[in-house]
Amino acid sequence: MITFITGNQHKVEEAEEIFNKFNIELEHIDLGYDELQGTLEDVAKAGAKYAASKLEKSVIVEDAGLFIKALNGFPGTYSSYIQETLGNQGILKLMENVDDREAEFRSVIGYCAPNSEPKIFLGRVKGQIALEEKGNLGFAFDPLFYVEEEGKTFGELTTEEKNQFSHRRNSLNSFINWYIENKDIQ
Ligand code: ITT
Repeated sequence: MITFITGNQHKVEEAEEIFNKFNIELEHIDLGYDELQGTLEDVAKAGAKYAASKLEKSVIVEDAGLFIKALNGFPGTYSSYIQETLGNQGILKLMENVDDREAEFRSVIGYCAPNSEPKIFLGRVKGQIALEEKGNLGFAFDPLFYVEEEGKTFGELTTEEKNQFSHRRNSLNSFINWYIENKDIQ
């Protein structure tokens, strides 16, 4: 069993579906700690280390964000705050008359066992910032994130569909592959 520390129920739903495929049970705990400011990698490492020592068990945490090329990577590590303040309409305003709509979601999983150093696993997915919100599935920036190959935004994809290739799927896949290989020596 893996313990996932997060306050975001949407992340839990997506992660559960992915772990299920590997027959790994997922437990969810919301520790409600303050995240330090820094890169996704720094935040994931520090969060995993803190939670592992506090709970005295192995945990994963995730730090994620939307990086828009024309905005020099904004909102990036500020994604959660910007989603709550500017929201999707605010992002669309910033992107008015901007031709280059390239964007990327990134997810970094931090894993830590008690009394050891954390490890991190990165996942990414490329897309475009749509001209308007589309779909009401998923969460946060999903209705804005258009994926050309699908002809749809993340907001138009079910959890199962999004989980085929999302940033979270990619980071969790890389974590799970490592975990399966290494769990006996942890
Ligand atoms: P925890 O830290 O408790 O896990 P959180 O929602 O604060 O939950 P993050 O700090 O990782 O999560 O913030 C990332 C933000 O980026 C998140 O709140 C969303 O606004 C956005 N985001 C991340 N992944 C996303 C996804 O798959 N779809 C849409 N928006 C996403």
